[in-house]
Amino acid sequence: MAFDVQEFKKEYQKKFEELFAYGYEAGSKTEQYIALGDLVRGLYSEDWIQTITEYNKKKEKQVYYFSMEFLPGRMLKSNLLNMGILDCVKQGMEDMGLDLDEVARAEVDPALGNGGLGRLASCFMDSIASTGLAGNGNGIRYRYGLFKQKFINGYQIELPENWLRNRNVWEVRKENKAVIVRFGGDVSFTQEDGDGRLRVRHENTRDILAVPYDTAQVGYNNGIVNNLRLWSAEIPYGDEARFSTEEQREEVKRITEVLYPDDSNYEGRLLRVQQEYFFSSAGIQSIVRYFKRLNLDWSLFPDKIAIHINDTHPTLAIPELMRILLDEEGLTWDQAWEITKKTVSYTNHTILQEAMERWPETMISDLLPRIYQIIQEINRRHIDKKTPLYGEELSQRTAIIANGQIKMANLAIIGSHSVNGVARLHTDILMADTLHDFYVMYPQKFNNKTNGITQRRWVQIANENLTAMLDETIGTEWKSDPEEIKILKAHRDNKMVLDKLEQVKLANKKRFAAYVEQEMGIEIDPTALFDVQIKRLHAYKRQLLNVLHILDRYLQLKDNPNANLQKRVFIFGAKAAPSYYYAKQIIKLINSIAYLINNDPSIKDKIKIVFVENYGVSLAELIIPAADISEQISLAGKEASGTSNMKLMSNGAITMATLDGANVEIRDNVGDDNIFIFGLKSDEVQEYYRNGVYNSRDVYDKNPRLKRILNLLIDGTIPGVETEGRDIFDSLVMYNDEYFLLKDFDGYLQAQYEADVAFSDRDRWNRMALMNIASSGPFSSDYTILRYADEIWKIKPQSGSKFN
Ligand code: H53
Repeated sequence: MAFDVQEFKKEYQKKFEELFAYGYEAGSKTEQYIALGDLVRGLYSEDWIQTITEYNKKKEKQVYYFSMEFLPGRMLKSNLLNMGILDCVKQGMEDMGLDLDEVARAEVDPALGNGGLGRLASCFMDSIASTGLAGNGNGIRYRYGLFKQKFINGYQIELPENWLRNRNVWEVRKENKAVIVRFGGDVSFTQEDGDGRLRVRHENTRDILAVPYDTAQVGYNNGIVNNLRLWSAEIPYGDEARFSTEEQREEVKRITEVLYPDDSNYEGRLLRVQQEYFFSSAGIQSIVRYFKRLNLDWSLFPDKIAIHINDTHPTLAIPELMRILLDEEGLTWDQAWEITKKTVSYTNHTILQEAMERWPETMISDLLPRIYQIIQEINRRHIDKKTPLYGEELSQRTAIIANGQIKMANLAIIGSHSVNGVARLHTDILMADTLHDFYVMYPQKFNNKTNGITQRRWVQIANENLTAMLDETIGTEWKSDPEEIKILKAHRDNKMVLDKLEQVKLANKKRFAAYVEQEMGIEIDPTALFDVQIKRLHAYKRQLLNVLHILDRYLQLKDNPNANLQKRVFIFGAKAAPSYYYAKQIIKLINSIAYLINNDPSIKDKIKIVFVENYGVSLAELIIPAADISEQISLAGKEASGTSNMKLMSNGAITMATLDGANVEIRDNVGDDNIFIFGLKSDEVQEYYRNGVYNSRDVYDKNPRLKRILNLLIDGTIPGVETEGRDIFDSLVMYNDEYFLLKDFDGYLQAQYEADVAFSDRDRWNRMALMNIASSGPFSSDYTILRYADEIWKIKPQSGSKFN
């Protein structure tokens, strides 16, 4: 984008005065930010219109990524970067006495997702635009994002996250594109028009207006601006009389009021299924409306449209598309079914049974009577067709409806042409185990798409120091083609480069230390090893294993204050679902241990524990560049992929990992010398579950070192955790340690010991960091998305895109 500093300053001042009727110098940070955001939106609006016009003119095939969650992070700098004007604007702001970073921090980070799944969706939106693909996002404009986390007396407290309190400069309300979503009502069939065909009559419905808010997804230096459409629930115009009581009006608004704070966990709430149908139906309706404008035969629908469903949350898009094709467009069942299957594809993100969505049949039949009929019919036909081929038992196991429940994964698989897992190991487990019955029926549907991350946000924006160092050392090619970062490997023995890398890391650690000092009043030494575990709090992710290691170090230092241990800062960031009692107990435990150890003078700061409040995208951008060790220690087989592992690796942290999710592929890329691997393998875990005799009590009894640590939980050493300590102790020792922490403990300690040794050799450690950065290119979401486009969606980058 052609733009110079002088021109920018003029435009900015003008914009500010236009908006606020006084000079920018007098404005608050928020006002300064709003003026800049508004100006930036104006700058890409022409490309935005142009991109959409081009797609329509060329009748380009487009993908629609349906996701219940998007976690975009702050958008100002990311838009400036992708538009190619970041440096110019930074300079201009500086000239005007403003600091771009400070102004950028006034943007509220929209927390419209829980964790990995939502952030993946946003990396994908960036990559779709940046690789030049015609793609759109479809989701929900929650009025309140994921709760704001506070710690009070070490306990997690949840506060509402009113992210729209200031103006959202990026979104554009599109009232003229609103659609009606219908709930409830009575379904009957009539014979009309004398053509003998049955017509569906769906009456007495509760109608809700879905209003889209569009946000631009700016591609990286390519002039492409795609669209993310988020729907908001409102009372239909002219229908106010039907919603005369406050309660009725509240009920409408409630649908898009708040994001469910559960990650990888299912709760069968009526409101949740309303949300799912609401945005799925609205999205499908707007796609059908667009397709009809193309004036093509319905059979060409899958040649123009790909619909991707991110986990099972948008699965109702399948029966909804069927409903429209059958009831509104008059296609036959077979025609509609062919189109639907060819159009839809599905990503599975978990094998955890507790995360698998199943809805009570009665809930769906009451709420969505017509959709319910269609699901029944899909199920009936599926069973009829598969029973003669695979026998009664196997077919019944794949039924969509069973025991009064509707299984969304089964519907998603049967109603789509592609099912993918999110890392090689995860996909293998799906095929061999979790979804094996389906794999037998539809082997051709199954494929793997290992997750990825965008280095634009996670390196270029989050880590400007590293970016400058890379540009200087290997040139700038890696920015548009991330694989090119491998050139850095040539410098692995270059002492000057290694030292520079160390300086970059140190500067980032100082930046984080300053934040910790200011926000938490804890002083940390930037030369200590920063050991980072940042992710949702979940038993399978095993933050507790990390805790056991910390306690082991604590005891070593208590026994011998001069023990030869590397000085470490343990950094945690994690939210627990408000109803996840055990996870909240672990938060309290970590905070209590932090209090104990941080204030024990005999430890002489050899251990510090920092549990940041309200972990999210913005904090991740601060922590990740400062990390030395990346803790990826889930029980093997449980973490579908993980993506923080990739972000941390790209920033030169060394992974401490079990062979789980994408860790396996990270190990393959960096090699055994540049990663610390320990613990049970996934097949060993499976074996234990099937017929192994694991007895955690036995491990406790026989391992005195471990026993001593576990006893700390119940002997009063840790203040204020009588209940928590006891419950956690019992879960590990008395209730057989579901996630094998005790089994993996020794291996973990050994790996941590090796990390200490490696860290004390500065050249060795810096070389490991360099090799991690240099091996991170393949984990760019640009490549992931190109594989989705090529193998699943069958769309090509626009001509002119470097990926075309
Ligand atoms: O999705 C990430 C994975 C991660 C997995 C996560 C996830 C959610 O965040 C929510 C629901 C769900 O089923 C899975 O736990 O392993 O990296 C993106 O694929």
